[in-house]
Amino acid sequence: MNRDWIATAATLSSALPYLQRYDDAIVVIKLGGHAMGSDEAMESFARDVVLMRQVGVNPVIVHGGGPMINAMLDKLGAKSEFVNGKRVTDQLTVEVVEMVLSGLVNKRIVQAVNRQGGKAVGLSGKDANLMVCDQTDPALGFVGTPAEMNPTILRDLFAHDIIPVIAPIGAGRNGETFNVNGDTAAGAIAAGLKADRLLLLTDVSGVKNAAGEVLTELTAAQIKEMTEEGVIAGGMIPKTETALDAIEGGVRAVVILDGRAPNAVLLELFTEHGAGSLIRK
Ligand code: X2W
Repeated sequence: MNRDWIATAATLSSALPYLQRYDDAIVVIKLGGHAMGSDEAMESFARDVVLMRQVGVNPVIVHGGGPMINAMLDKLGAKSEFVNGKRVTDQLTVEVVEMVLSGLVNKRIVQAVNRQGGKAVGLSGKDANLMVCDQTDPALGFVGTPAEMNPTILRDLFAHDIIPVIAPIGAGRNGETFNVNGDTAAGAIAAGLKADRLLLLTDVSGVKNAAGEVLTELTAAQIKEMTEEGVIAGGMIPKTETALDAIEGGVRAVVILDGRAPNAVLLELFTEHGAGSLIRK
């Protein structure tokens, strides 16, 4: 018999304890704009998510799309700047952000999942008032901080075998539209659902120690210590802050991993090896 088939059967067999562990689990996956890459990478990601659903997991995709927003703002000749990782968002910018995220990016992911045989439905924080936001800081304009989560709609979708795909747009209490950082939105949605896992797919392999080695398991206390020491710095800070907030909000564990690695999500959930850095209380 072909050795590859034997290996495939062995792999499936060894996945049983993990399949049992994650049966009916809620797993929120943040797919950042930088992790979206090629159509092939999107297809492979979508396939993994459909497989998760097929084996009894309730996956929720929360996406970003920063690079796609930049490209559209460029085409319109509009300038954009970031303060502490958040885009200063005026009226024109928030309109572009909503069009790009809820329109182009959201539907690209929905279609990719559906092409793999899943049933994906796209939403934003406005749908069923899923994510109601307050203004983060008047200096940032229409940037929102999640203030009230209404995740019942997501549970209704799970019950119908539907995979929710969520754009990080928030509903304002006075009819405003808010631009929410994708990681922040994913953390708030995961906390609202008391998810079993929040997977933050990025373009780095995980949280590194001072020697540059990826740490496979960390506690919230270690993260705080490493941040004070300056070992965790730069672009990793918003990710680890999201992780700490999510854990504080009732998420069981958060994993920061490289979304560009083939089958990253399956490797993390269904093998002994795991992937990236797992953070828990
Ligand atoms: C982000 C939303 C998109 C995002 C932005 O405008 O770029 C804020 O900065 P990534 O691909 O996950 O970075 N919002 C407030 O977070 O995209």
